[in-house]
Amino acid sequence: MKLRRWIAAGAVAVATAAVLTSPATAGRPYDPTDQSLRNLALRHGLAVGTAVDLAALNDPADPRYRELAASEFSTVTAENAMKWESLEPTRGTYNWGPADELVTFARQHDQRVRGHVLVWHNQLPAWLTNGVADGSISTAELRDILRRHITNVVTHFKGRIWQWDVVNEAVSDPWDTPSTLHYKGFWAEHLGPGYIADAFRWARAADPHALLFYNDYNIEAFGSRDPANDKTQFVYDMAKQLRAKGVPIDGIGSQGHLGTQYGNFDTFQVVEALRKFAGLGLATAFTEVDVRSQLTEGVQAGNEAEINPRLQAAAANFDVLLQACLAERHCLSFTVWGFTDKHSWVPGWFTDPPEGMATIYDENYQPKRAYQALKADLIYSGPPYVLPRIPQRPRR
Ligand code: 9MR
Repeated sequence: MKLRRWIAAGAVAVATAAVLTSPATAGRPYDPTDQSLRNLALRHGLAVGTAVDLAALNDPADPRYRELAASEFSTVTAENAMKWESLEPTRGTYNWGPADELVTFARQHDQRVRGHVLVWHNQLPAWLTNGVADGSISTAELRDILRRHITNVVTHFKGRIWQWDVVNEAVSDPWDTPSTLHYKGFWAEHLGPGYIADAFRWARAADPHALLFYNDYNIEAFGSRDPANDKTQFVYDMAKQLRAKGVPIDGIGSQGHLGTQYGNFDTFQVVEALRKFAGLGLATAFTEVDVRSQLTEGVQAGNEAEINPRLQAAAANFDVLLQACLAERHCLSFTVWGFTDKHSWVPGWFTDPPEGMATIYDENYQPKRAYQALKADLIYSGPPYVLPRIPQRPRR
């Protein structure tokens, strides 16, 4: 009886979701026979996404990658192809090819695109960083170069990007020096923190319809609430100030790079953070979710007693972030940073100690427990606690 009521409520949610959220999600109707993540998420008006590695997408020897990228996800993010060093490796010469290919792939599969990333201190072209280092690019010219980059890139993809990560990872971490949180990195050092507001204004001028996001890691939940050491609080205060100044920021992207060796959060803590951002009139999104684990000698030797707890802890963490996103109606999308351990940034990045097992499919494209946890969340959530998304309108 209870179950039947739940299913009936779910059916109402399906109908409501279809009416309320069609502009916010990719254009396919809900299909009750399709158990893919993207289809199940339609009930909630939620987009489920993945970062896409263009080399893997185009590898004829690896067709499963392409199949799953198309069938399981309703939004895609270029893992690297829209970064500045990829788009403009030589000054004045843009290489749009791979990024355009992804946008075409998305269109072919009724997917939306998260644009990543306009302003970041990493993966900048050498001509830019060298020019600043040797003094041949002045501060005034640098600001102009940034304005032109944002304008060119946003204009090129105009009308084809749902959400742009306009500014990425502008805030320091407690382990940086000084440990008091501050605006860090190339852009803050050379232009001062005012570049953040400028970047949003320039992006808006170039595409009035894309949603403009600030994107960062370690902002899944509040900590001490002291902006000197609580990054979530620091980013909250920043967003509040930007809003107060009328800067056209539409959303906060919480990356969601977690590890099973850490304490992490419960659903309520994550919901609270999403609600606080929503209280500023902002949409939210999980933009780069993965949950890595340390690959001990036991794990590498195939010891189940060491592997199983990691698979379960990873699943629990994916589950917490998706539950929180489902519970907060302004959370528009849930994107994983790669979907298979065959193609994940983690093993190449964390080598001492080695880490991996961070995604929802194993290296042979077998769905892991984390995949099943996401699927269960999408199937069994519904009213009264989980209602369809509230679409965000781009701020003028
Ligand atoms: O996954 C990306 C990896 O292939 C690149 O080598 C790396 C270079 O900095 O960037 C990775 O993606 C990052 C994303 O753009 C921003 N948030 C952190 C991601 C993981 O490092």
